[in-house]
Amino acid sequence: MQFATAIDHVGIAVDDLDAATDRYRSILGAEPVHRERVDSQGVEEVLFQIGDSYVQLLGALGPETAVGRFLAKRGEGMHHVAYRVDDIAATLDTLRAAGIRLVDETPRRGSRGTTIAFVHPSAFGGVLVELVQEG
Ligand code: CMX
Ligand code: CO
Repeated sequence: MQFATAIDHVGIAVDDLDAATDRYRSILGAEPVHRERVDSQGVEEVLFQIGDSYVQLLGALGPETAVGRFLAKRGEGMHHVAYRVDDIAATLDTLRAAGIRLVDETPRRGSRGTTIAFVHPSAFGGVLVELVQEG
């Protein structure tokens, strides 16, 4: 079974979500397709669509959140790569069986009604990985 069907999105941590949205709007020449506050993840996100994938701008809801800590330590930049998978529970089982360190043992609710789970950066060359299943 292939690991994933596409790159769903690239997550980018930003200090000022409105300012970053304006910058991306002008550079990409397109309006964002979605904006949502996801309290369970401590973020507000803005999505720009590129082909069948997205750029996800992430503003932190506070300093004691994953993105807030990242911004304090590293500053703005790429935060994670999200892979689109058909069966997130099966993918988590496969990774767990391979001894790969998971952040989320079970899937959670993401934005746009998706189901998501995070995998620790140690397994992916220092890049935090998110799995996304539509619906
Ligand atoms: N990418 C790569 N490495 C990262 C990282 C990231 N995004 N965030 C933290 N790290 C590294 C730190 O640099 C640090 O490394 P060192 O120990 O070498 O210094 C280590 O992880 C621990 O750092 P920390 O500040 O203690 O990090 P946290 O307590 O925030 O834990 C992580 C890190 C990945 C487990 C946590 O950020 C997490 O649970 N992330 C998943 C949820 C999430 O990121 N939600 C926001 C996005 C929501 C969305 O996309 O929908
Ligand atoms: Co994401």
